[in-house]
Amino acid sequence: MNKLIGLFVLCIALSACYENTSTKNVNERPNIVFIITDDHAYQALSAYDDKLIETPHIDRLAREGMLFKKAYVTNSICSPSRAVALTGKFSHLNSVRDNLDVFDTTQVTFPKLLQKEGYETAIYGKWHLKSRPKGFDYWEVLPDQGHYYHPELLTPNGEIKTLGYVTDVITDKAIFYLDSLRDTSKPFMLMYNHKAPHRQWWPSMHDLEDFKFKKIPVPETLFDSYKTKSKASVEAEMRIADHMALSADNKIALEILEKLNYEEFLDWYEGAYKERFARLNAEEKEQWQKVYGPINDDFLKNSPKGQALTLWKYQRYMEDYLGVIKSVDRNIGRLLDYLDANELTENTMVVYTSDQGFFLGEHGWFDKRFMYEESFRTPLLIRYPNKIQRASLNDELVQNIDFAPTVLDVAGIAIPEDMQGKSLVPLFEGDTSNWRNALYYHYYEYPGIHMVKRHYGVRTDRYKLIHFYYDTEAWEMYDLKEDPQELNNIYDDPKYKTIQADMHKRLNELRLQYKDASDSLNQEWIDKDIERLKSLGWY
Ligand code: SGN
Ligand code: CA
Repeated sequence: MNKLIGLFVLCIALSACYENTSTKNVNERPNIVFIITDDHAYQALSAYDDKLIETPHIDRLAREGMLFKKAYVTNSICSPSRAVALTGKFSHLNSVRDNLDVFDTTQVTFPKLLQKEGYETAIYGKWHLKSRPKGFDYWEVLPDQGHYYHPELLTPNGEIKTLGYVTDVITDKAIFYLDSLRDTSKPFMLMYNHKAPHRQWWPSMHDLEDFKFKKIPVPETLFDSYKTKSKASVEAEMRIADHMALSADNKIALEILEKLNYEEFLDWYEGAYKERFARLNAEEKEQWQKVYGPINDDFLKNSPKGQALTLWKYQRYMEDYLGVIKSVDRNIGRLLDYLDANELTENTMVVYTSDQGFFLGEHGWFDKRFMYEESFRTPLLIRYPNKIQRASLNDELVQNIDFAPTVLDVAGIAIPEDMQGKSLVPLFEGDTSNWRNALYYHYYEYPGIHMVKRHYGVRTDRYKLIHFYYDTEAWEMYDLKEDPQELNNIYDDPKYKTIQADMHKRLNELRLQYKDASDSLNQEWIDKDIERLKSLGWY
């Protein structure tokens, strides 16, 4: 009799259990929070490297999830990267090769597919794709690059003005969506995209004093002379020494620059600083001057020149860049706390990435665009307690074409065959079989700001081959194991003859695989290039 009762109780328990899991599968499809910051270098994220800054809140995602050591983009610039993330396709197939292209919103994107399959979708913050967002139930996005202080936002009902600092504003919007707008009967996908830490690096009032006058370590290659590199490096206009504006970027008053005869810098972004300063309210202006006044005084007193000036500019650049990251970190913390407090942590995949990496003085540069590691690589941290063990590390070659397939896979939605990336889900569980062994890259925005020549290339675990083309013809190859800083171009070095041939073969294979034949110019692109030259006043 006791046995019978026991069996009965067990049956009831099992059926309850079964019912629970099956309802869970239907009602509790995972939520997704997808965070893309703008120009956040992995060198300035302490889960990767803590020599410049501590980012304890973003690091939580690494502690509680997976850190991807080799995450890369396909085209290191903003709009193209965002188009790749949405479509899972390379630039030559997704309508956005550079920041001037308009995103074709008739394309299939992962938010549209999620929406079709019953997800609620929302985007707050940076969009930068020119056309209006499609595939989102809720959206409020920055027009173009947007502003750091009191930013305007585009909404389905027109432009609105907000009060506050951009990273706080975007977070307030995202949390308000989660708390008050969302339909709790549906799983959600929230894209929460920051403007920060994009140029011209205006920190929030909370972080103005952080890093100021603190000695920031200088990269070994700040004075790189590009000895073995092609002229693409020499001719790029993104050197801290020559192309970073003492006025707009380093925030030195034009009057001081005039007084000290820093004439070469006066035509650079003249007025940009004043325009941004004019956006602050009276109290902010006062606080700002308290911090930047002494910096200006110091500059006036010491008026550095030559290498000392480059070192000074590097220091100033980092003070502001790292200050801006502080606000990103704090706000990511707020969002993660919200998820905790509302029991959303367990069933939400949180992705943290940037639209690309950034040079923090390496090779003397700021900005990105090149296929060299600092700009080609990007941070990628994913927390998803259902599938990813805490503190996992991944060493495979992953790329932003993988984002769309990954989100769809996690949501249990079929991945369209023409998406070119691969779902990262097997990697979450440690299955690295059948993973790719090479990455393809293609950058197009030339001629254009910073003048980085068009190039494409391949990177394997150890080697990288790059072809610069258009108004130049040059190859570079690097052995990343022997030369992680990419200082020694080994193209045509007889020692690497076989490897070079193999890299060429890999490159051709990838160009075929990804259907890219676009270094041979077609008329449509030539016409667009002429338009671009005209818009720059160069034609
Ligand atoms: C602006 C910046 C450039 C930057 C591009 C693209 N100049 O033009 O330095 O490369 O954006 O950046 S600024 O003085 O106006 O800030 S991207 O991240 O959007 O691709
Ligand atoms: Ca960017």
